[in-house]
Amino acid sequence: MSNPVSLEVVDRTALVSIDNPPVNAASHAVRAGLVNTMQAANAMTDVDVIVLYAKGRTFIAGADIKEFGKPPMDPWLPEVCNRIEDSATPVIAVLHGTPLGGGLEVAMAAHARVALPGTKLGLPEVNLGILPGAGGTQRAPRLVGIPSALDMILTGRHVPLDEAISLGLVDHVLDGTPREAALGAAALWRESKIATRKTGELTVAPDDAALNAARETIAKTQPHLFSPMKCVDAVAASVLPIREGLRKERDLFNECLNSPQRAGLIHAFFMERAVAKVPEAKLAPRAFQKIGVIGSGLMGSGIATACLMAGLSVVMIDTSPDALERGRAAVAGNLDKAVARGKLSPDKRATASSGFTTSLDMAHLSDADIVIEAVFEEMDAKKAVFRTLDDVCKPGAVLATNTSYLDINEIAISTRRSEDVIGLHFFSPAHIMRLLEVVVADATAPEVVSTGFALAKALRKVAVRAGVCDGFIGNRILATTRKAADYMLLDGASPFEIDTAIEAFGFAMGPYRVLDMAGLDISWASRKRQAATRPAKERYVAIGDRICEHGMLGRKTGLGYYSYDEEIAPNPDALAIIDAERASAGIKARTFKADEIVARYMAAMVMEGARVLEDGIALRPIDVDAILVFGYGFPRFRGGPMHYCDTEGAATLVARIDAYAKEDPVFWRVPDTLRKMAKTGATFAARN
Ligand code: T1G
Repeated sequence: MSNPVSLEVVDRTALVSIDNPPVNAASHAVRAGLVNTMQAANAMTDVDVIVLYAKGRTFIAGADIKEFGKPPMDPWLPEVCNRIEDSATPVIAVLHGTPLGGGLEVAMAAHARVALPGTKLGLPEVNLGILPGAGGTQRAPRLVGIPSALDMILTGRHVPLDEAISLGLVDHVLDGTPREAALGAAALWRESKIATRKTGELTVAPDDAALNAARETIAKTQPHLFSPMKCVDAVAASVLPIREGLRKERDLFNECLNSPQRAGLIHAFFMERAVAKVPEAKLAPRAFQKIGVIGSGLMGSGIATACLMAGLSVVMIDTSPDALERGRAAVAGNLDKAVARGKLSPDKRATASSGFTTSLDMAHLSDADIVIEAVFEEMDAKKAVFRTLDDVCKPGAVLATNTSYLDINEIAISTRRSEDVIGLHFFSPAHIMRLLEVVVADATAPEVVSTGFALAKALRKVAVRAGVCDGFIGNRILATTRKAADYMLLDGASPFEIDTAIEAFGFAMGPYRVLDMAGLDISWASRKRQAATRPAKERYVAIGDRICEHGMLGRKTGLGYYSYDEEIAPNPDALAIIDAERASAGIKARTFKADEIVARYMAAMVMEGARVLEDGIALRPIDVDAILVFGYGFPRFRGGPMHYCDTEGAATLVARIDAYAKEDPVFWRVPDTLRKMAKTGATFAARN
């Protein structure tokens, strides 16, 4: 175990530096190194101040998340922090980059904090299903008060330096390298320009109002999450003497550590980063600055907005002046809202406008680096666009389609440069939804894939690599999951019961609310399109068709599975249609409890997810998880359907599917991989 912590004495200053790339996570070696150097420095008679700083891009960015779930190794971070606080020799922490979680806790245990410009501080543990477990819930209230501590701990946001200073979290700002600032801090301390104090000795003004307000907000906005309430309980203990508060914090931390949500959220943390590591990622992407967008409808204007917000220049094309004008207005509106939400600075807003042009003439795409087609979902229309792109675009331009299910291989061969054709499947609203499905066609060149991922990074999207099939990864799994829901509908469950159960499981919205929001005609069209390839013996539920035939297309018509008057309520006409369909199918409705609804819904999702992996449409289980979490409202705290299968156990899922197959062997079939995993106890995690 190399020692990432070193001690150097310069003019009576003990410089303790941490060097554990990439983000100086407080791994076991770092913790042990800090304890040893603190001990050594305190024993030195020629040292009167200790200054902690880190090398590389950031001060400690938290505990080493990779160590979670493994047997804990002494010394633990809370103990490291207590040793720093108890140090007889004053300790100053010099911060740069993103001191987060355990890193900020180490800093708060120090007797003063100095930061370099640009530093952002935070306690984001709640995003990992835990709480600041190394004194953060006790020392933050002592430094910034209960309301601000609650805000930092419950939002997990990165607090900019100027705010951290006004909160009293940072005492001084110094320029230079972290080491130079460390020596500078020691000098200021000697000139009594930096006061040192033990945070633990500070007291906290009680504030039950803030604590109760936080509890109410959590109950309303995060009813599913386990750790936020525990965070409040821990902060509430900060009014106690520090050692008592720390004991309370530790108990609450362990409760969070043992909650399955911790595993789900940490899986999501690493999944979000790992999905970008695709085989093609090691290739240099093609350069891009000018993006062409074809189609100025909802998707086109959203994609244009996302590119402009990333500082790229955009030319948007459409066939009609009215459509183009509507598209321009939509982009302007999106940018204004982004400024209002603090997602875009007014300066960048101005740059975006100057980098945005529109045209009726595709010839204006001749110098575009990447062109993204977002015209309506009709193969001939798309092929016509790509034939024109083939004529007008420069050699090496990346030609992308935003189709959400059409065969990209077929689109590609309508050009003479199918190696430059790729699918870039955005999700609506395209400037807000974080997911980008990068669909790789048979002829797509590897550096074109790499360029797709580079564009996603520039747009701050989570890009997931997918192969070509009907619906790629996301819509293919959604189609199977919806069939399972429709079967429950026909057999006796109501749309409301299914939505309520799936939302209680953690989805942002149940399947029938989503259908109503998207428009029932969209899914009707895809059922019609899939009719030709549907297995003859597969059960078909025509409820959705009947509702559409009555002109009820969801929210946009005020009626769908729900009615959208003053208040949203189950639509009695839809319920009547459901009863009629049951009667004509000779089905006597039965009761579905919420557990069974969730079990069937998730079994279908895992079943199709496993098939998508078997077919190589998704490379790894995390690709399936990321698609569902970032694009389909799957609850992040459950990590994704393949992680869910690992949590439940493949044997459990196989047993459920086998049970359902007794009533419907055509739809319910256990994929080979899943059956093998059930036998061997293997997990999807092992395949990531
Ligand atoms: N532990 C282990 N690995 C980490 C890590 C961490 N804390 N943070 C980042 N990495 C890895 C990451 O997986 C990636 O690896 C590489 O570093 C670069 O990260 C007791 C218990 C710091 C803002 O939640 O928010 O402290 O993919 O791609 O976009 O209270 O990483 O290259 O192999 O994200 O520049 C609390 C988590 C922990 C911060 C940098 N801390 N990290 O963002 O780079 S819990 C956090 C981040 C805790 C205590 C508790 C970001 C970042 P790879 P990156 P980035």
